[in-house]
Amino acid sequence: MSSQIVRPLDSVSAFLKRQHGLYIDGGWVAARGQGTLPVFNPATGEQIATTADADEADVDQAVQSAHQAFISGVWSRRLPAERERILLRYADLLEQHTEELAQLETLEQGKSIAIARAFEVGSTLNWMRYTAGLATKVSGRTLDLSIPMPEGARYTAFTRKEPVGVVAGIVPWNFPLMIGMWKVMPALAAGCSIVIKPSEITPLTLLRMAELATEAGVPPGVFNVVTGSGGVCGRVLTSHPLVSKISFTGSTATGKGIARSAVDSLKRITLELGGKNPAIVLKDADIQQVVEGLMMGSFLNQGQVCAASSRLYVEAPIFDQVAAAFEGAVKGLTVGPGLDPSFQINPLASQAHQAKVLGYLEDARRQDAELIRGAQGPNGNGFYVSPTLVLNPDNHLTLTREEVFGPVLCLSRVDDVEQALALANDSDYGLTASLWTRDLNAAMNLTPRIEAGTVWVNSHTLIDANMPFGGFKQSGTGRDFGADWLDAYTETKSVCIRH
Ligand code: TXE
Repeated sequence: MSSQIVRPLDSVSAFLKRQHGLYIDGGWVAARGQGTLPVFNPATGEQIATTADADEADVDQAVQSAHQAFISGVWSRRLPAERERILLRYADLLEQHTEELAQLETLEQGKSIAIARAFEVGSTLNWMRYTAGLATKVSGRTLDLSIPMPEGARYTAFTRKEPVGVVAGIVPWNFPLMIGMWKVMPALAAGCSIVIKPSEITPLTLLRMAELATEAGVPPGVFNVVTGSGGVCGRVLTSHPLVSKISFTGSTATGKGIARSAVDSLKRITLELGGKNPAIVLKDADIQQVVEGLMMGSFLNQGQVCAASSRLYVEAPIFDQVAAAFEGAVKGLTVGPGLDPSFQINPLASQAHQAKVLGYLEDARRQDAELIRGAQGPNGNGFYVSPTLVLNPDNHLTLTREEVFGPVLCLSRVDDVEQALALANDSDYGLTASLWTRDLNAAMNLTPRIEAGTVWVNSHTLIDANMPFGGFKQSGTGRDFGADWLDAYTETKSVCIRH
């Protein structure tokens, strides 16, 4: 082990040892369900905590609490400026606990402590403050009407944005704290109540964030956390009749199942599903910029990023040079535990996911794909996968079509930009893409032809609270972030006045 390894704070060790319950009605509640779920440290494979496995009655209790809080008006009818102030205080509390939350995230998820501090906490603070500010920017329109009867009557209407009700938030395991707050904050800013279910693999940071919400002044029942399996806890939550809106981030298959069940009661849904994100590199691109940008875009968080670049299409004249530069960069990556910030690649989030990613690579190897592997992880039981390049894979390999969600990057030579575009768009997914060129005309002309919710030019994976994010095609429905974010958490009511 490296000498730079960070020693967990006493508060982190104490939190791990707790008997974790569910967070309902502003406090801890023991689950009625007898089951428990283990939480593992991906760097060692050791169990580090135990959480409750909520059953149907537990989930119902949480939703009832959120519903009562909503209809009481304790939050939904509070002055917007008061909601904003409390949510800003909530962000300040996270900032004060930066190291504690970052360490918990690294311990349960595996990621680098440097990434946990900078992104999982640091970027989340930006999002929280941006979203808190939206609470005081909710507005409708005034409308001139032309209703001609009865004679002489005049009508004026206006629209109000009203909180949609109880929100169910389903969170994955790649950025548990950040993605969790992407659901909690817009819901609370809009005046909704929320019941959130973290992934069973990474439940700890959201449990801690529930306590901080109460400390910040969020009233009991407005923010509840239930831990448990997707099949019971998640399913019961997303199909509960008192839930009005679902915000889900996860796999396409699970998202589709949730959307199907939501139809029965016409719940509002936002789905952020996976991606198989292409990068098109034109022959005039700045090769150093391409390699720096796409190494980060592909290997950040071990590639467990829905927006990660995973398929590169490089014009033939510069392909060999680009491939050599990526090979050098991948072989130079160091691999080790996330608590040592000097390592660039850390373990994957779970043993099951490690096995899945290794399966994709084994399948590609069996089909004679050319694999270039970087360093191996330390010996032991950690969930490591070596960073890997796949050169010129067949476009029908499972690895080139499905979301691998690991430290794996496919590099393909293309004859021209038309071939690159055809291959880039030949996917069920449409979350993000990037274009690398110094030619402004090419960038402006090609961008509209790429089927993706976000297209970067000369960068990849960079997101911002003020820039809408979401998918085309099977990458999802709805958009997160941006000035209109709360629209997804409000209903529009038209009020028509005769005068
Ligand atoms: O996802 P699931 P998994 C992709 C990535 C990964 C694959 C599978 O490719 O390899 O999905 O990951 C909850 N009703 N992404 O199996 O099952 C579950 O408990 C309600 C992309 O972990 O979608 C967890 O909290 N909820 C992605 C959450 O859904 C259910 C991030 C995600 O789990 C449920 C993560 C059900 N029936 C994985 N079943 C992204 N878009 O960023 C499960 N869940």
